[in-house]
Amino acid sequence: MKSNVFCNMVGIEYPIIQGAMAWIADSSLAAAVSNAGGLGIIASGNAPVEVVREEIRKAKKLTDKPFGVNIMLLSSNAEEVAKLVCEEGVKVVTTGAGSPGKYISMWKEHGVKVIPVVASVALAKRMEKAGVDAVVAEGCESGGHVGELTTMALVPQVVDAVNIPVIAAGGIGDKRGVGAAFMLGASGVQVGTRFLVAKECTVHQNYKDKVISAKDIDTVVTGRTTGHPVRVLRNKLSRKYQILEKEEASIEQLDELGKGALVKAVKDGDTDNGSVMAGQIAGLISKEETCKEIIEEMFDLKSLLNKFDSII
Ligand code: TUI
Repeated sequence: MKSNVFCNMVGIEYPIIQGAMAWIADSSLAAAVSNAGGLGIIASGNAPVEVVREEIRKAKKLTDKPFGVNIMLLSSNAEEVAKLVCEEGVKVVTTGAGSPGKYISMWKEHGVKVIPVVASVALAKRMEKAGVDAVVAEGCESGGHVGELTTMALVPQVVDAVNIPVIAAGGIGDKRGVGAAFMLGASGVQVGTRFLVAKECTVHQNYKDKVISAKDIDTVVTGRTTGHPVRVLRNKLSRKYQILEKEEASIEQLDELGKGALVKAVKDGDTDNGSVMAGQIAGLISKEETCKEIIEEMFDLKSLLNKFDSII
């Protein structure tokens, strides 16, 4: 008999959150994930607030299931989007790349479930004290902005430190990753890279093809010198960036190179000169599937039970 604390909290069937990939996770992907029984997320990234509002309204037309909005806290309009989710009656908010402390009371007053992404035990504890409903503990295997710790090390330490549900993220790409996350004490998983290649994901086909053809060692973290480390698939841009970092280029110079680079890859399909954010699990991902097929494979967990036969 299934009874998962996180599913019950947000009203979904499978304890899986779709990662908030900036410029990629739109109403099409979010609604497809929610319709398949997971929690779809619209990533607001750096998008203008009216664009985010439009995506929320489109998602409401595409699904009657709960979905969420992610706020990227480095964005200059984070505060406006924080208010927007209240106005639009969004059920769940996730946050990334910082501490959402100053918005939490407003969200709670509006009945929004608040689930910040954390990369350390310290922030997880601070967030619990501030009254959030759950945390996503994201290891540095994930794509995009990353912390220091791996999922394997971070998740059990966060689980032991807080009394709210912990969702594991980073390096989870199939049912084996889901099983492992639950063994670490997680109550659910967040998955980004595998949903990148979902049929309902509107990212440029070149981006999907680059993820599908990636090998295990094809990601690299750039931007450690700027304080914004970002995991991407290795390409011409990442190599240029690494050379500049080695030459101790200024933050302004590095920021200039990164400006608009994600849009170049996501919308124009320029996977040589654009920023192709993806997690280390890209090497495992081999085909496009629907969100329903992805989620059903990831939660076909009974077949994993015999893994214990030789040790129990
Ligand atoms: O946020 C993400 N992943 C992202 S955001 C993003 S957009 C971007 N584009 C270019 C440069 C930088 C960002 C792409 N991918 N994941 C959630 C996440 N949050 N990972 C790590 C963190 C994090 C790190 C430090 C959260 C909080 C934190 O410290 C805050 C504090 O106060 O301790």
